[in-house]
Amino acid sequence: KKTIYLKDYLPPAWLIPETELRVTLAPEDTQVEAILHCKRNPHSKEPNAAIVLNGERLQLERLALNGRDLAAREYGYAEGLLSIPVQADECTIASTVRINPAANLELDGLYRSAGNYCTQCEAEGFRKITFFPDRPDVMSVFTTTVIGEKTACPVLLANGNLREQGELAGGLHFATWHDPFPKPCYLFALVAGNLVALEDSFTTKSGRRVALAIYVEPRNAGKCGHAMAALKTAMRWDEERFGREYDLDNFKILAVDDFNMGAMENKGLNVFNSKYVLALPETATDTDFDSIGGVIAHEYFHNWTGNRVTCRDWFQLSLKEGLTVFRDQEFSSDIASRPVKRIRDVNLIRSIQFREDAGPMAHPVRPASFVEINNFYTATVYDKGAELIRMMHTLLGEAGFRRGMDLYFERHDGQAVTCDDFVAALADANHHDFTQFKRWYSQAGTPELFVTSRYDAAGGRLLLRLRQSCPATPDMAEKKPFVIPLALGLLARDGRELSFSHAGRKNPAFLTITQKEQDFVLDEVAEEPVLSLLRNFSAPVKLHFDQSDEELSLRLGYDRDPWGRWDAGQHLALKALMQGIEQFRQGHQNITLPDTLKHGMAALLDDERADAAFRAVSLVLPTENWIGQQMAPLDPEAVFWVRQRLRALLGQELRPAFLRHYEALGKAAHRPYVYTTAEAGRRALRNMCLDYLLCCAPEAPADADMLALGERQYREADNMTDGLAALSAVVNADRERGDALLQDFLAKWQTDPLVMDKWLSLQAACPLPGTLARVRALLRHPVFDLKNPNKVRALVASFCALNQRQFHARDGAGYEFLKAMVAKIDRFNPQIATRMAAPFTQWRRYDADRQQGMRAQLEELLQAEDISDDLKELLEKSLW
Ligand code: B3K
Ligand code: ZN
Repeated sequence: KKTIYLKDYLPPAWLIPETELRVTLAPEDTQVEAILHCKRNPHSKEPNAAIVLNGERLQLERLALNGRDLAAREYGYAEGLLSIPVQADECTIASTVRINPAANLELDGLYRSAGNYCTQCEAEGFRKITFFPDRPDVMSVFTTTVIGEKTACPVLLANGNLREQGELAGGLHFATWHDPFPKPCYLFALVAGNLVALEDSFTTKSGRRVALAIYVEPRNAGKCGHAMAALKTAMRWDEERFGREYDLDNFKILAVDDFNMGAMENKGLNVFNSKYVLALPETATDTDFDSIGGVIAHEYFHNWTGNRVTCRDWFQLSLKEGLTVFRDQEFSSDIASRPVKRIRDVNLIRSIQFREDAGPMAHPVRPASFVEINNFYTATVYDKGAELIRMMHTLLGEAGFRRGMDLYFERHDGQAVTCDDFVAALADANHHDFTQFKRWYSQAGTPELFVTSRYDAAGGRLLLRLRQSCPATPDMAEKKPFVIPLALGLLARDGRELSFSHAGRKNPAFLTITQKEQDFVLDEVAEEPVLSLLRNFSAPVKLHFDQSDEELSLRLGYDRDPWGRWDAGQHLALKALMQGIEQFRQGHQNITLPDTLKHGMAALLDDERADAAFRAVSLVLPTENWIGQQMAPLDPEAVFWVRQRLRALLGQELRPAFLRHYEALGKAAHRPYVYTTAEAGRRALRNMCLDYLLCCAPEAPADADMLALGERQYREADNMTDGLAALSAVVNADRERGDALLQDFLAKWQTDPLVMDKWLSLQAACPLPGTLARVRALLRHPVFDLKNPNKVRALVASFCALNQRQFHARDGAGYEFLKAMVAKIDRFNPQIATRMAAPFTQWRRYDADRQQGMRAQLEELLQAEDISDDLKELLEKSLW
């Protein structure tokens, strides 16, 4: 496969205003008849071009032009492209192909899951269903007739509104669906099988009634209530916050167990990984409930940002993904805790996206080239993309941003557009110049911001000196300065917020940095302040600003920006961690807990002004990923060891406080379980206390009383959140006692695949010695299934990405394991194999031995015959 470049974009030569499909389902031999009504594109640059259709893994039976069958010499077919020379400006192409859904294990195109049929077409799966110009700028009105056996497939669904249904001979029946909205074929969906639905309805703000339905396998009926409630909340929210109303007569969701990612926003017929739909208090944790709400909302919001206005080409993926992530983040923030949501999102940016930006797969939010588009559904395109939208929101303010969004929809409804079009709408609606800002879309890498400050007491002024730089990435050596909104506040030494002015404005929320080096003067600063910089993470940058432990403690206690409190705590902990790591590497194991960190954490735990959820997330020490990024070379054993040691010390030295809160929060519990923001927060804080209480230093035995406490919580829990938290704490603390609970858990839940994912994941992430042998044994356990992506993620990714200590073990056994898994999975599911291989891309960050170990695996994988294009791109870029 060749590299494709954004600069080579050409508009399509032909358009397909209308498409009729007739799909006759059979597990191994499905027939797809397509009629494409074609028209030359008046904007095409190639006036006499042939019609070119994509098609892969299709067995062509018949091809006809304007009703006349074509002989083989009348068209060309090579490398997945079917080309038909046509003289006229309009024509009709009919094709009949056969495909084999049962053999489709890459889960792309039409495939089977638990005996039901479903499709996944983004990005390029439609070409595995029928011949079609498989590119998002070809938008068509689809009419789809689905034909299946009445007994095996009582339910037959496709996008849009139901037009007709009826019986056919031979035990078959059919349903014809019509979607009036022109859409790219990546939004096509077809679903059929033995399914039951939870039904409901929603009345839009203009009074239209929309039928809602969530389809699941019969055994999962009764687990869709939370998803349905979340859907209705999301539909209302989009009307209120963005003025966006739903547009079809129905909105359908299907949940399947076999799915490559989270979910898919097919027009009016979303297909979901069952992980993001099914939930009962006994089977799903509060975190699951949160993510179901977030993903349901995300896919629903795509109806406007992605479907009504779609992408011109796949380089523009962030046009829909960055924007829709921003929208789902805002939704979650509005319905639950805004600060906690922000903290979680920033953790993801720092742990995952920053690391991606610093590695061999680094790419801008709008990539300039790719080999396999599926490799670009990344934290950069999604989450950094959302940060770009957030910065524009900051620069314009809520009202200005909304004006810009309104103009965007007004201008581009029904079109396939670019990120430039989006930014232009925001700019034009506000007379704002985003020219320089747009560098964020084309320059990869994480900008670094260096700040120094000086207080001039006599003048009551604070001088800020800022310098920005951005490391080279494989695609670009030199970066031009970014526009960086730097939100800030000043604290007095007693924690009060201090006022100031800048350029005649009182207390501006942020300064706008545009240059490589830039000075700012803040006036009317009454006393020497403690600075709170980058409030609410106003830009996705690494901030370098020295603050003493005392200053950080003050911010941890009093910063008016909750994100700033969290960030100060992280910074304080990071200083302690880095000192400890330094000592550990010099051979000292007796690492102690700095008083500032201990007191800061203790005060936070006791701070009744802050809500429980905020205290819970803020008590978590920086992630291993984020700590690792502060080190070169990265020593994963030192990172794990010191982090674990500091957690254990916090647990011991603050034991009375943790116990006191643990008891009190237990008494305050609402019984039975209810999922509300307040109750989930209470559980999170209580489980955080338990986690600290059970945490023991590496190689040290767990405290017997605390183990008993964990076991008791496990036994008494009436919900998965508390049960799993206890299980996990015991499993990580003691093999034997953990195993006993794991057995019990297995016996109870072995028939529930989603719960079994948790069971696998928890064992794979256990940092105790012997985990790899355990993981290998679990590969043969009856609940494991290599063909099922959720299972692979639960076992393989939990071990290789979450359990850094064991994965990077000195003997290289972890590397050997991952290579074998990737090689095996790549033979049938390249997308999942390539995702699993991600930890290897970081090889250059480690010491010489580990580098050598990982590199050897990358090379071996690359030498294997017949590896997928997906994996090849990752390997070649990593080794380059
Ligand atoms: N748009 C899909 C992702 C498709 C991934 C294709 N490899 C889900 C989402 O972002 O909403
Ligand atoms: Zn999305």
